[in-house]
Amino acid sequence: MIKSIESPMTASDSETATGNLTDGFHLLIDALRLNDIETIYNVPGIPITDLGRFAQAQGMRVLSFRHEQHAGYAAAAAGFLTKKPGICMTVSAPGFLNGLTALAHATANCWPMILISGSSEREIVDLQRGDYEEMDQLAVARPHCKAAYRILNARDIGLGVARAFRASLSGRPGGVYLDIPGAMLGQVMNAEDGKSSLIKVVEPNPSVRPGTEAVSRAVHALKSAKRPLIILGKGAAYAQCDETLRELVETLGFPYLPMSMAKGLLPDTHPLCASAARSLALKEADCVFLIGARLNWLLGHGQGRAWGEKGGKTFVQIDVEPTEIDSNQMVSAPLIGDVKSCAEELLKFIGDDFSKPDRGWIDAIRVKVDSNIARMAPRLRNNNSPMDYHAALGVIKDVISENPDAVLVNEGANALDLARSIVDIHKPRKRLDVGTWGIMGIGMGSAMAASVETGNQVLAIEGDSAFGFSGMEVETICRYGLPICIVILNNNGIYRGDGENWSGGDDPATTSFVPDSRYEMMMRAFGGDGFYVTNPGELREAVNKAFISRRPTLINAVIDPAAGRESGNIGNLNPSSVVAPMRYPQAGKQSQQS
Ligand code: ADP
Ligand code: TZD
Ligand code: MG
Repeated sequence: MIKSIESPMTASDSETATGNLTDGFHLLIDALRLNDIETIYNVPGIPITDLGRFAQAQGMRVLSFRHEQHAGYAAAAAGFLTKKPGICMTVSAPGFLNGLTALAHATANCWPMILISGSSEREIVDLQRGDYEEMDQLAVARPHCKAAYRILNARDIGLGVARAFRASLSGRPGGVYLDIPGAMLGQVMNAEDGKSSLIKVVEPNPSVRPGTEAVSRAVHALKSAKRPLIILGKGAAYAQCDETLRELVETLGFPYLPMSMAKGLLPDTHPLCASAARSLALKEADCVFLIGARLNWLLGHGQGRAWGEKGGKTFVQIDVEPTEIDSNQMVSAPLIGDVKSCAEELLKFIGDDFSKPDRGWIDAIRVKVDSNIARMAPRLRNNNSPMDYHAALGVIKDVISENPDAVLVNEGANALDLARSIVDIHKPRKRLDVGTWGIMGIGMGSAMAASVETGNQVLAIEGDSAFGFSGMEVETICRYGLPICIVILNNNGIYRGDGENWSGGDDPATTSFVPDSRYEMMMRAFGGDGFYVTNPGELREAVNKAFISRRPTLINAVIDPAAGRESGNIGNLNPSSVVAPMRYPQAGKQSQQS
């Protein structure tokens, strides 16, 4: 029975035919569309199957995935790319839980996303009477996102969606959970009343401008610096104020380090880019200016050997979230605000008389950058057999420099760390990766969102393990015919493919996969193109074909199983490094890279 809120009506009432009625399904769709949402990342099922159908019928793009986690990762990436909340829609309990990882990931990365999940009726759930897919989803979601709301009445859909939008977009962006009990979707109400209950959210992401005193303090700190360094984070990329940011960096004339998803905000080939002299820049800088970047584990919490043991650095930080300041190191000049407003205020204050930093510092970094790039060049052109990461990524570097609008998606351990340092990015928001948590599994969802939201060619560089987390979504990619080229750097395993079972038993090593797996056949199984390549020339040819055809393509690039390092660049985070080599003589091997 359809429950009504105003008067009991059913969908068969004659008014439906004359269009005087609406229901929860249509109000939710109307509320999303009113707020400029055009795409939903979805897995259908009770009670939201028809929500997807109706949304598609109403002209929205509804992409149905094979697993909610990947629909969720797609929504998270869409939020980062578009500055609008990415929408993921799931069924109750298990579907909701599958999507929850992605919601937590969006929140951890400060990206706007709304997870909308169907749920069971309160009167059954709250008495734990055992409903189909019963779960108190609101309570489960709350600790993993910025805000969580439930809409119990169709007439409150406008409010619920507005609150979800504001919570996800304002201040520090993040994930929001919206609980929609199935019966609410079926509630019927007068169409006019329904329409007037909807809310168009005005300025969901208001700018936050720092005060004059804070700006003046920051300018003073920046002017006093002898060896300044800018660190650009993905908050700066998210802010979409690329020209202002470029003007700020160039006016200051400071060298800068981009965090992985801030690569391309200014091109990695810019003369002030210090990426290839990262160690020197971090160690020697006396003033570090963080722009939309946190001093979290990815920056060693701003301490330790990488930062030069001496300490005594001055930190200046732009962040929209006030409590981020002093989270790891004392920040002597905080600028609380959005990157665009802060950059604009700084530019006003700095004026034309700003003297660029000491030439010696800039030159020292430049010399180091040039020598490191020159040292790396032959490795990227090597023709070793079997192929190593450097040779494969040398090809990918060329492809991206010739196709700077392509979006690079990247996950794995060695496949991630080496691609991040080798492959230059030339334009803003053209790199999506594992983010703040270092999650495996973001690959196919991110690639699909990048393709759908930008229309550009996507190149996903995947470790063979990383790919496995979302591999079934190649069917989804084929179904929607997306121009996504996946390159699996296939070294037969996690970190390396030559691991041994230390018991001497028959089971494979915990980090090994079936050797010489033919991943390219997975793509062919669904009508896409698959290639198996063993050297840089073949890899180049296969990527070229994919970029020309814009067809779904999977390239299985065979990599030396002994080429990788345990945990890529973060082996130091493994807790067992002291005892393991004493008890197991084999342990040393994994950490070496050939
Ligand atoms: P990275 O991993 O690239 O270093 P983080 O995710 O650690 O970046 O940091 C991003 C920071 O940017 C967060 O602290 C977040 O609050 C901040 N942020 C996000 N959007 C904006 C914005 N528009 N303006 C200012 N700060 C922002
Ligand atoms: N599970 C999840 C969700 N995230 C993780 N980061 C891990 C497990 C642990 N993990 C890493 O940190 S990297 C990685 C795992 C399983 C895979 C590395 O293997 P790969 O890459 O084949 O993707 P390389 O090139 O072989 O190093
Ligand atoms: Mg691997």
